[in-house]
Amino acid sequence: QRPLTVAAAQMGPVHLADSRQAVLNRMCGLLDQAAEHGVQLVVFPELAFTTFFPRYLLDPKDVGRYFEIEDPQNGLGIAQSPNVKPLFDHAARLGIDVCVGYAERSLQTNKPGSDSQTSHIDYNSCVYYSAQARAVVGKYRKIHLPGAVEPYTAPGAFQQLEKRYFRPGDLGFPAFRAPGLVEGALKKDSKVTAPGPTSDKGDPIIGMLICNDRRWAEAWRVYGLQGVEVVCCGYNTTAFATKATGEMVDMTPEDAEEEVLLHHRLSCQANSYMNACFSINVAKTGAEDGNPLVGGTMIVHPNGHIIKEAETKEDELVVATIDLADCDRGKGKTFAFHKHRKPEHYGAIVEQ
Ligand code: CDT
Repeated sequence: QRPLTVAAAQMGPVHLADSRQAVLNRMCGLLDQAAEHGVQLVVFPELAFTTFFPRYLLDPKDVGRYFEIEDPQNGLGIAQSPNVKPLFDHAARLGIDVCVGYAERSLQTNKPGSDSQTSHIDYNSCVYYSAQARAVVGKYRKIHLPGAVEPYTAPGAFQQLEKRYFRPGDLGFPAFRAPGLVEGALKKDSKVTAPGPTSDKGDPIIGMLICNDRRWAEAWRVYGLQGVEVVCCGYNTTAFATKATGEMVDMTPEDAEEEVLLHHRLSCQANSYMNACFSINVAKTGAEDGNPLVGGTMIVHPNGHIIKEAETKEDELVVATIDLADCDRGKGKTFAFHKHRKPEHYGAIVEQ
């Protein structure tokens, strides 16, 4: 057995007018609750610290305030950013690992002779902070950015401007090991070196996805091939379906929300099953300044069942003790990739 107590820290709305301090207080409060339940890993949503700002066409001079600045050249990452550092410090004090999504502004040092010395690239990112290592041990930049660069012009259209504000991630889907999480586990390098047919009982192998990524089988499979045991996925998903023009589909709001939730559950349950991994799927939900987001925060078992799902659309901690050994059956049998996959027939997936 390899038990691990995890929590999905669902967050209710973050409104435009909410102060950062208020948001941090809420998040630290969820960590306090987690500590009371003996939780070892807490997963927060996508863009957890701010409202889901890609729904707005922003004045370029107002965009920066939604981003955390990282300066890799000077070794400054998210955990040092003064606007969010209190969350990581609190996690370290409580001894809880944290996975959290944020808007990343990565400073770039330009070549001599360029117009300016520095520029930046913006990503929709998340990190995995290890309380034991007191450091970020995993990072992911969202690859599947939904929406458009230019705003939809149809009257009443809803905007989804992630392609405007972010570059697609450039890190691939890097699985990693979370040090010291499972008692009695063999200590391994924090890097995952080779895909294994079954877990080798080392520290848990973790992968991270962000929102729209969870709808793409390829993303999960790349993690599956690295032997992933837990996928952490935060999201902000509108509670109504829209057409390609941004207009609302012709359905009652209740039916539309039910359908959005159906697709969310199908994606997470099917891909957890097909890659023999747990998944922790975490919403920012409720109505952000009147813009409804679905809930559906849930922890999914490698057999595809929902272990536990949120009951509200507010800040809510969904806790479960999982056994990583439950991944072994799928990884050793139906989804023993090394035995049964036929990659020679899958070329079209990467060629097109
Ligand atoms: N944040 C995010 O990626 N949201 C998208 C909405 C895209 S419209 C279907 C999602 O896939 O949930």
